[in-house]
Amino acid sequence: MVNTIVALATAPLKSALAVIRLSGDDAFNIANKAFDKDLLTNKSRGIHYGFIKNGEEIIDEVILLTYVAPSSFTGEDVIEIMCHGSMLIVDQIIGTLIRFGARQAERGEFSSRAFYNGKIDLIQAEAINDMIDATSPEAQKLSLLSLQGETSAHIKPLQIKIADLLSLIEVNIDYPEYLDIEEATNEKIINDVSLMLEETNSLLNEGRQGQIIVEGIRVAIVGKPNVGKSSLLNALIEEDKAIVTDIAGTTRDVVEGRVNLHGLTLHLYDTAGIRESSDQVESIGINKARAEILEADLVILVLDASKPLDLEDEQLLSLTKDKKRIIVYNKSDLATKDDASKIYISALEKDISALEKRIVEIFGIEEAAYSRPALNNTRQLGLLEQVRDDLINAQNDAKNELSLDLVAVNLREAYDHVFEIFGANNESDLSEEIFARFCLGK
Ligand SMILES: Nc1nc2c(ncn2[C@@H]2O[C@H](COP(=O)(O)OP(=O)(O)OP(=O)(O)O)[C@@H](O)[C@H]2O)c(=O)[nH]1
Ligand SMILES: [Mg+2]
Repeated sequence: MVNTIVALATAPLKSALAVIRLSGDDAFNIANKAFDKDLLTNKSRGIHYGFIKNGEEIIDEVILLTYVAPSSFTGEDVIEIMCHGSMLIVDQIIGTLIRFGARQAERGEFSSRAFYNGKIDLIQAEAINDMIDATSPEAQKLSLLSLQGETSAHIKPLQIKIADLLSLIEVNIDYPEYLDIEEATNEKIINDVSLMLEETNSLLNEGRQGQIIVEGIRVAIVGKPNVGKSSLLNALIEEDKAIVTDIAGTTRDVVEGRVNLHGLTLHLYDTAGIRESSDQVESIGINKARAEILEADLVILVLDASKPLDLEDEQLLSLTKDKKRIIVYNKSDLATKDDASKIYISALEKDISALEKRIVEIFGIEEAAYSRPALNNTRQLGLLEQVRDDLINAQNDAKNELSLDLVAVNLREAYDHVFEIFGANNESDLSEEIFARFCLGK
């Protein structure tokens, strides 16, 4: 089976340079066949200048970076070829390397090799994607912390504390005759687990904030026709993107925009004005608007401050009442702003700061969250919630004075769930942990 993989590492676009990556046992052999200088005699980490040939003919003038296993991103022998950024050249080089024994890499295969070879854990692997997808400098910064292993280091102490208590309990179960070992009393278990729960809850809270920073929030702009939803989208993104007219029912399809508000990425969805309509096209748009309400993390319900609320507004107030929402009174330039509890804006005059302030308030991201490593995706946080539940179960068992075996089962679950956050999906082996802590070899 061919195990040396090749792929373009940079974007498939015309550019000054492109990087082609080769990884696997045969990387040096394959590159050597295509390169005009010898790479095999002194196989080492280095930079080489030369020419890539497809057999006889020169394809391009390149720089080769060579990495020897295990000191590379994937942990295997890796060669990176920096060539000129023409897709024609890239295709020819990749074609040549495949002819010489490599195969096209699958999506994410370089990262998955790095993971399986123990170069990175799953948190770091996920961070690579987050870095590439980051839509704000803040998101990029948090992803980088995860990539550097800071997030993993941040949750490691919790895992160690669980292992400590579990080891103590297991030793109490297995070696009750040893008097020099601390007794795992219910009181100790309850106290220790309380501290772990505190830590877990704060990791969850930090993580939820991190997730908002990394992924941004989905915001639906809804309201009846003509209240100024599209004008608001345009004001928020400072661009004339959505069509604005004084004809009710202008917007049909969902119009998307994105803006970074003090480090918070808003993915905005401007929708068709919701009303009873017999127009087929408009009705489809209205259904999409209803769907956006369901999907949104935040609904901005736009009302017209210059007119009294009508039945359509009331229906929308009721339709969105269970969502996290901000009700804004637009067209404040035509109205008296006489209610201090209301958020008045004028999308026309780009006077929307009261809304922007409220959005930031509602998501309550602490300043520290922008520079703090945190578990920050649904997979990681879902597992951390399971850890919390396992700990609660363990604590309840201790409170109910159940047997140590049962407490241990729940703690073991908690330990394994932390382990799974790092990407280990098989049963972890705790015996090493136990023997590392207690000198039982008597
Ligand atoms: N005076 C005033 N007019 C506004 C304001 N915001 C929007 N308008 C006007 O209201 C009309 C409708 O604006 P749109 O932004 O198209 O409203 P919409 O809610 O997207 O309308 P539909 O797409 O039809 O649902 C346009 O004539 C806008 O110029 C505002 O703050 N003040
Ligand atoms: Mg519109």
